[in-house]
Order: sequence, then C-alpha cells, then structure tokens
Amino acid sequence: MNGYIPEHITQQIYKLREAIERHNYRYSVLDAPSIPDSEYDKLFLELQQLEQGYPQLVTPDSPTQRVGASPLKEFSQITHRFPMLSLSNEFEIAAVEAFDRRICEALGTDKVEYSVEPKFDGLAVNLCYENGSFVTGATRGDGSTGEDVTLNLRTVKSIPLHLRTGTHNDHIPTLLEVRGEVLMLKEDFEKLNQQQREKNEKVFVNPRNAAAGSLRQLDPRVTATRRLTFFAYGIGEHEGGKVPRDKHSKVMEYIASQGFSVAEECDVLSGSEELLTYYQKIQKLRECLPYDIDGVVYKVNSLAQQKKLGFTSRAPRFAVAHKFPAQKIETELLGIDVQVSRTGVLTPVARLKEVFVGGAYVTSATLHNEDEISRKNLMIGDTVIVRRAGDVIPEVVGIVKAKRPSNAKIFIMPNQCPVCKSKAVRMPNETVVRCTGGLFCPAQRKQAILHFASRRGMDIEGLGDKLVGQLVDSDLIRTPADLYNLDISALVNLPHMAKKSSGNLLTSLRKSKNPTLARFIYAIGIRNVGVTTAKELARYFGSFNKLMEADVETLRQIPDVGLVGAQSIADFFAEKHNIEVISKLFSDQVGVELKENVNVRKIQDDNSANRINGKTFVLTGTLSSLSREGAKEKIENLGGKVTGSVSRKTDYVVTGEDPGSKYEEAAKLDVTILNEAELLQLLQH
Ligand code: 5U1
Repeated sequence: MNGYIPEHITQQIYKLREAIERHNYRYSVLDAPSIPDSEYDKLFLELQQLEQGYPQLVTPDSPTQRVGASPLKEFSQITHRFPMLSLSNEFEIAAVEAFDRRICEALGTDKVEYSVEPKFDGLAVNLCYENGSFVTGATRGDGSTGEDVTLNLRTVKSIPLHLRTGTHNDHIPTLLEVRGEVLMLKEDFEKLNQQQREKNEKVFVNPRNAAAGSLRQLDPRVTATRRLTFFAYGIGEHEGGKVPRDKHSKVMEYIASQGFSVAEECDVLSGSEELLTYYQKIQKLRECLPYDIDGVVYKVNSLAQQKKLGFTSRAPRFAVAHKFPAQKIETELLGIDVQVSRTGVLTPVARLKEVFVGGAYVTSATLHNEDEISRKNLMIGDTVIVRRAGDVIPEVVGIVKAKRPSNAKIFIMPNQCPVCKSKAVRMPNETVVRCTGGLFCPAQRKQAILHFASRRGMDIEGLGDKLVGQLVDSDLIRTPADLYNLDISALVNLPHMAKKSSGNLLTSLRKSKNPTLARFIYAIGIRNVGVTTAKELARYFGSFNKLMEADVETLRQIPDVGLVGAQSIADFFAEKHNIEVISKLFSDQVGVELKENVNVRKIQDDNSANRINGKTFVLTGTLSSLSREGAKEKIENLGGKVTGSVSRKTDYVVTGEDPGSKYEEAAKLDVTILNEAELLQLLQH
C-alpha cells in the first residue's frame, strides 16, 4: 500500500473515535448509555477495520487501543511533578473536632467551609493530560516517584483518553494532572472471582487487592480483561485551561465536566458538627455504595485557605481522612508459633482459626514478644478479638475471658532457638529474646541472604524465599558471598530449577556486582540500618573503608543515626565473621565493586564537586543514558536531593528530551538549567 490516505477516511476515523468515546463516557461514567451495545459494537468494528486498512492512522489514544498493548518487561518510573502525599488519618470524634479547631485558629476564623467526600479504598494514581490527551499515568509509589502504568490505565474505560467532554470545551489545559483512585466495583469483583473459580484460578480476597493485582500487570491485555473503574478526587499540576482557582468543590465540578467519574456523595459543609453528621450518613450508606470505602475525607474548600495552611512533610494540613473503625472479629487462638528473624529475634506468632476480617482472610498475627502476651493475658485455646491495624496488618486486640476453655494452655517462650537449637536469651533492658546462633542459625542465614538480595539491596532478581531455603538447606550457600560461587550445574540440580531460570539467576548475580555504596551498606544487613540510614552513611563517609573504621562517637554525628544505631554499626564491623564475608565479596574471586567509592567529605572542599552535595535537583524530560531513578540515586549518593517541583529553593533543573513545564518554570525563577551531559559531568567529579 502506498502512503496515500483519502481525506474522507481520516475524517471518518476521527468521527468514529469521537462517537465511541462519547458513548463510552455515557456508559462507563454516567451509567446512562444512549445506544444499545450492538450499535456500539458496530461502531467499534468499523473503526477497527478502517485502522487495519490504514495502520499509519492508529494512535495510542484511539479507543481501539484500550484492549491492551504488548507486555512490558518491567514498569519504568515516573517522578511526579507535584508530590502525591497521603492524608493524615483520624478515627476519633475528638480528633476531628481538634482538626477543625486547628484550622479555624490558623485561619483566624470561627467557621470553615469544607468539601467532603467518601474515601475510596483503591489505588491512588496520577493521570497526566497534555493538550487534552491522556499521555501518562502513574501509581502513587513513594509519593515522589511511582510506576508508569500508562498502558494499563488506557484500558480503563472510565479514564477519558481526551478531556473536554463537558462544558469547558473552549479552553483545553496544556497540562492537567488528575488524581484519584483506581478501584474495582463490588459487582465487578464478584463477577471476576466467579470467573476465577470457574477457571480454577486464584480468587482475590477483596476488591482492593483485585484492583491492585489488575493494575500492576505487566501485560496490559490482562488488565483489559478486568473491569476497573477510576474515580477522581483532585488535581495536581495544571497549566492553561479554565481550571477553577477558588474552591475545591468547583475543581471537582470541573473534573466531572472533563469526563471523569467523581463520587456522587461529595458535599460542601461548615463546622465540625456538620462533618460528623456527614461521617455518620456515609457510614450508614457504606454497604449500599457500589465500591468499597474506608472513611470520609474533609478538605478545606477554599483553595486560598488551603495554600495558607500548606503541607507538613507527609500530608496536607488542610485535609484529613476520618476513617471508619477497623472491623473486629472473634476467632480461636489455635497455637503460638515462634519465628526467627534475620537478626535472630524470636517472635511469637498467633496461629488463628481462619477469619474474614477487614476485607481479607487472616490466619496468623504477630504477638511481638512475651511481654505483649502477658499484657494481653493470652492463653492457647482462648477466644481472641482480631482486627487489621491500619486496615492491613492483622492484630490480636484482646481476649474474651468468659469464653476461656478449661484446658487453655499457658505459652512459655522457648529458651532454645526453634530452628538451630542454640541458646535463646533475653538481654537486660530488651523485650525480645534472641537466638545466639548468629549466622550458624539457618533461619538467620536465610533471612540475611534474602535481605542481601532484596530489591533495595543488591537487587538480585530471581532469588526468592523458596530458592534461598533450598540453597541454605542443601548447604550450597552459607553466606551472601557464596551466592557468587554458584554455578549452573549446582542450580539445575535443585527442584524446580530449569536451565533457563538457573541461567537467569547467574546473569542477575553478575549484574548485581556493581551496587552503589548506599545499596551495599543496606544489603549487608547491619541491625538498625535501613535504606535511609544507609544513604546517610554513604553520603557522610563516601567510602566503605571509612565506614568500617568509624567509631561510635563519629557515627553518632550522622543525621538519622542514634546511639543504638551507632552501636549496632560498630558491633557489626567488630564481628570477625562479618569482615570475612565482606572481604570475600570484595575479593577478585567474587569481584563486587562499588559504583561510587569516593570520600564525599574530601570532595566537599573541591568547588566543582560541591555543586551536588546539599543541592536540590529537579529532573524533567527523558534522559537517554540513565533512568530517572538511576539519576536520582546518583545525585543522592553524592549528597544532593531530588524533588518533584521547581521552586526558588531548587538549585538545578536537569532537562532531558521533551522537558515538561518545569523547564519554563526554571527559566522564570532563574534556576540553573543543566542538560544531561552537564549532569553527567557533575556526577563524575
Ligand atoms: N477522596 C479522597 N481521597 N483522597 C486522598 N480525596 C483525597 N485527597 C487526597 C488524598 C491523598 O489528597 C488531597 C487532599 C491532596
């Protein structure tokens, strides 16, 4: 076929796309279809046939592309232009009254107007529209960076591929970020589980899990088979268009006019009394709503007042989630098992008769330590009250004493490790009992190796729970360093290890040998050193040797390291066994080599390197030689900070290909703009 496309074909394609999206909106958002399904199918088929004849006219925003693109290997990362913060949660009436009082005081007024809405129990996402077209969508992630799930979101019918379905048609914003939650309607969840049962496949525990599992599919064609729904609750960054600037409630009307679903139960109220009445009303309605909610949200309605109130580092000050109380259910405490953690802590875990609580099945719950068991007066055989703390973590709240059977048994914490039989001791001033077996204990070895290989550690793909269990149990590995001596012949002999997965694991191991200093510090598993502390240590010392040599006094000076942390670090490096493992990792035979092993304190004296330490960067556009995450990590390892939005505090805006509006913002605020090559030059110093 030559490239000639008759004008009437192009026009027909545009007309069909517009009509299909219009009917789709009526069906998926308004729940008011104006044509029968058969007619919609006809329009769709006609468009598909035309696009097959003229594939050069197929665009990602065609409704035909909602059926799902080809699978991805992994999700890339998207840094949000404006952080996606979470909300502070309150459960008590008094806390809501205190919230309202705080707001009134801060604003110097007696009564404040609030925009109120149900709190969806789904997954927060940010949808980005450029010149009216849906271009990217990302999960909330850690609030500043999320996963790029654009292709999956494109399959969600209630997400418009184009704005302007409503009344503000004459002014399309150049940029509009719409924020809200992807969820699965209760009805769609029941249907999905019915289908899963018929196919003998895994059923989902609740609509939230089903929505999360469906959205985080690498194959968008699978997502397309799951009926997901999007509800908007606000906007992020925006430029141009007629986005209301006075009230949140108007913003919600505007979003609805652009083709998005918003909760019908949104309202505008004043004062804490009205808030609490609204809470009770929605609590009563909860069961009848088509989707799961876990509370209500109160937001100061005036955008000027919102701005005045501002944000804490975690959450907006102008809004709060008033959550429904966690559901509590009685069940039986069948037994108490003892688990051994990476650091040798023996943790008693309640074995429970299965119950469905807070939207999920629960069969176990940590009991933390023996003092907690005494405090709650727990005996094996008791009827216990269970809830899910924060609606996630199963928790035994207490017992029903009246139901205690005569044969209830007292639990005694073992004085021997249940795994390696070494002595288990409780140190003075500690609540926990620890196994003294150290890395002789297979449970600790397994956990230490899993931690070493974890995504935030050495990021060794393909090394999961089961495989590590097999490797340790068969004595093929004893320490993380032994991982690098594994060969294909040893791996293929293990159950469930085919040649391909064995080869993949060896490749991942090879690839993991150049971690950043921060990752390596985290991976070796020093007690009390999490990701943030590891980054701080890397930033402060800049070299692994300097960290190993540091004394407790020096370590205490580092932000994020307290006395306990400093002592743990010093103890870790005083342990001969740990030094042996580290030496082996750095030996020629294994060949771990850290990416950055420079001394930051030394280079702080160097003017050129000083350009990164303590400076704030904003990244925009696509970088060609490194990912956003990679660039962020490098900057952070050299003492810099990466944020999502440009302000007067920003030191550098790094622009890749197709930079967003941040480029103009940087120019406006006179912030230094770097291209990718200039960033790389800075990083090399
Ligand atoms: N319904 C609703 N959920 N939710 C979550 N509104 C809402 N608003 C949020 C969040 C995190 O944040 C804005 C107040 C910024």
